[in-house]
Amino acid sequence: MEECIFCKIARGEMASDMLYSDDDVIAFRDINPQAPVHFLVLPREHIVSALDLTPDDAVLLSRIFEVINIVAEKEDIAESGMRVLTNVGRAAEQIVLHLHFHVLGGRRLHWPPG
Ligand code: DGP
Repeated sequence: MEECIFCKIARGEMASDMLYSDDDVIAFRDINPQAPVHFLVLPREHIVSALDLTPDDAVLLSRIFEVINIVAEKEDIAESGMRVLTNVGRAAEQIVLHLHFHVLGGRRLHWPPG
């Protein structure tokens, strides 16, 4: 998708604080962090949201969670605890329509979220 900002970041056409990158999955710091550690993990492929995942994406999803764990270890939040979430659609305030998982940590994360 030409205009999608996360596709642009994946193609290297927009700057980001990249934490991980391979042929299928990237991770970079959120521009508007909500916790001391806040990064996003996403497929390079343009998938709009979790609603668009199919059984064919099983391997991709498992790769995404592998990357979440690798980066969480590097950022030192795996041990203390972290939150992994994906917003889907308007009511959840999904702003960027390219599937991404938020990973937050480094402070006490309250529940329920706002
Ligand atoms: P969501 O509401 O789930 O669609 O969250 C989108 C997140 O993406 C939001 O926390 C801010 C972040 N974001 C938006 N634009 C950019 C950008 O250009 N660079 C980076 N690093 N993060 C961005």
